[in-house]
Amino acid sequence: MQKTWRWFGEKDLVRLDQMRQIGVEGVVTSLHHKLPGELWTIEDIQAVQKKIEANGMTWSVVESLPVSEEIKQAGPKCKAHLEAYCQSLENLAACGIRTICYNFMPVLDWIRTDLEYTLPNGTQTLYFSWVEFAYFDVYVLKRAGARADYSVDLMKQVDEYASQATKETDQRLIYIIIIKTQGFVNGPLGNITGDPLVVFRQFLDQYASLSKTDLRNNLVAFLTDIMPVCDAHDIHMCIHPDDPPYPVLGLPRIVSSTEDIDWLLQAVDNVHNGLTFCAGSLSAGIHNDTVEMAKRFVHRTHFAHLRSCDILPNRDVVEANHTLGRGQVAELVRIFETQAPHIPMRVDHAPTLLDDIGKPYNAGYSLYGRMMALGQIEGMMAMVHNDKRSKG
Ligand code: DNO
Repeated sequence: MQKTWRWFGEKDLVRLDQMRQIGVEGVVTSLHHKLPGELWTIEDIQAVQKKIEANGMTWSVVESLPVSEEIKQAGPKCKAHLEAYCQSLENLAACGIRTICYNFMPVLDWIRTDLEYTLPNGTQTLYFSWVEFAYFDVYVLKRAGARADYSVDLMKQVDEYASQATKETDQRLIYIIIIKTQGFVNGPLGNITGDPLVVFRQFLDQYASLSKTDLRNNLVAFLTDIMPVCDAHDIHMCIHPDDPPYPVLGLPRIVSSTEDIDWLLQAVDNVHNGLTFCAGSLSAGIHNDTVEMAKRFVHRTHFAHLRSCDILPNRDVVEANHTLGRGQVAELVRIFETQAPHIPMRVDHAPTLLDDIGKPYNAGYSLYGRMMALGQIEGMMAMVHNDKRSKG
């Protein structure tokens, strides 16, 4: 697989020349100043591409070309946004960039409740706590009917948590769930002004009457519309699975399981409608077996995110070292390196360690942790090659 690395542009604390030194071949990035729905011109694209190429690498994957909420909801501006999306795809292809990662998660692109969860060895990792998340939903967001979405047992713990909570607890969760995690991923909450809770509720309200079937239909309509452009230019669309792979805050989620992915790949049965195999997001679901899924979906996987999660007895999710956890990354490397060796892969979310602790990285994207994870993955890739050689 091609070794790639996510870069957030000039604001990123990790520089392109450093990435090259650690063996990165391809860059995964986006036009981070663009809003969902906006057109990407050839000039915009080339400006970034030139910087990458000047550092001896290629722009391998766009992550993300964001799908606007208008498209997800089939709203009034849907048609205009779709036209811009198709034109952006054509422009990217004209620059030689043909692997496009996107997601179809309403409102929230990914969710964590702790970005600095300290492990016994002193490193920090990302964490999703059901108690804190349900507390946010019921007590901070005060979403109508929220209580009914959680078990009685969980709500007992949430009520207990609430009895200890302070204003700071609420501010911290608002910051993590709405601001920090969403602030760098090109989603709808990237540039909000005003009270984040008010804005967030407005976004959620837009989905009040949208069912899982509606969202599925809107995804099929989106893919059906863009497939002619993808076919004409050999563009591979790679949907990112839901992270975590469960319905949240009353919002439908439609890329969470084998059944969902089977449905999606069959609904638009075209090789250009493919998957970002995010081992981390998938392994955060107790219903998912990443190895079985990789075997099943390898031929429609055009991009891999390699990371791993553990699920604790209380169902909380903690991101694991790349050699450990439910993600089974070593097995995945064997499958992809053997059956899809041409695809780009990037290490995703790694522990924060050493002098990186306390630095203002985007959550999950520090240097040393990812560098260590990349080394681990390179080792796994080398083992697969050695096995192949020794089998002749
Ligand atoms: C988080 C990322 C996601 C991902 C998008 C792709 O770190 O894995 O934000 O980039 O969902 O559209």
